[in-house]
Amino acid sequence: MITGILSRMKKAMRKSRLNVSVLIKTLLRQGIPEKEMLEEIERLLLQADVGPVICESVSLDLMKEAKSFTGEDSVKKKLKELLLAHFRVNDGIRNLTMPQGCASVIMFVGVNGSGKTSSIAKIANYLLKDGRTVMIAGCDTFRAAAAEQLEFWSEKLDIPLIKGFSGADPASVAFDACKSAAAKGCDFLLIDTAGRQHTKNHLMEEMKKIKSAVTKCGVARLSEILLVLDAVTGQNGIVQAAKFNEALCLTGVVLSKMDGTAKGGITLRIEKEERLPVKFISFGESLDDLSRFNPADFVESLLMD
Ligand SMILES: Nc1nc2c(ncn2[C@@H]2O[C@H](COP(=O)(O)OP(=O)(O)O)[C@@H](O)[C@H]2O)c(=O)[nH]1
Ligand SMILES: [Mg+2]
Repeated sequence: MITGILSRMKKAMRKSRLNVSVLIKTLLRQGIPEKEMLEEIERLLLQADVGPVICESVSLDLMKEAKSFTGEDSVKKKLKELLLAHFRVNDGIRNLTMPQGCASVIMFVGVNGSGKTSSIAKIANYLLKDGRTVMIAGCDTFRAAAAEQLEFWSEKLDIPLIKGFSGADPASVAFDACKSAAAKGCDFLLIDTAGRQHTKNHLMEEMKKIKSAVTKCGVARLSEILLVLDAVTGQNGIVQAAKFNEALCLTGVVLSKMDGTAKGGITLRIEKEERLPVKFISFGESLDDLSRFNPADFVESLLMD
């Protein structure tokens, strides 16, 4: 990761950052009763929302080492190591599936306001910079504002947009978009979807229909279904991830609004508890406020200097 992004990420994530100085002082203060020490470590980790399972494991491991810590650096190094150990190791799992002879379709799902449309714009920007050709499709045909927002981004990024008329069947818009992306020879088709139930059908049913339309189109390949999660939602994000994953078999997560939360630790929980790779994080409203997710950089940003 370029240093520029790491320092912007650190700045954006300041609310989530663990004030390790307290923790370090606690761990270096010999003779402190064990129970008190454990409580102090747990309090700090829980603040960042890493969840009880990881919290317990990390704090117990830190306790075990407490006597061998010689100074600030040794505590920090161990803490980083322990947090990092909870991420999935194979970095390949965080790569986007690349197009293989036909357009690669990425469907973005998630509740209203989670950051789907903005993430699509940011990821389109990221792919364009990588030399890829991109098309976007608006399958939230219910909200007029949804189409307007996509129009804005398609003009700004100068990429084609396929959208249906108001009230059109989202699955047929997705189907047409696949045909169009194939005809134009686009590398990626990014599909925006609705986040709120607005018909008799359940939201998940609508998502399944879009998924099935893309799978059946025959000219493009559904390579990813990414859940966009607002990091601010904390614990509720885990519940959302479980629901969407069960219905759609997600391939990964985009965590948005990392700049607005003190709960960046949710990243660990998604990977550990839901077994979903976090592929991107966004930490601001501008197009460049997005980064591929890298656990080592994330842990680095999570700990205060
Ligand atoms: N601060 C901040 N705001 C964000 C981020 N991602 C999205 N937003 C804002 O969150 C709001 C909802 O985003 P939007 O993409 O429209 O969500 P959607 O309903 O899921 O499509 C918008 O005002 C975005 O500008 C982020 O990473 N940081
Ligand atoms: Mg939207």
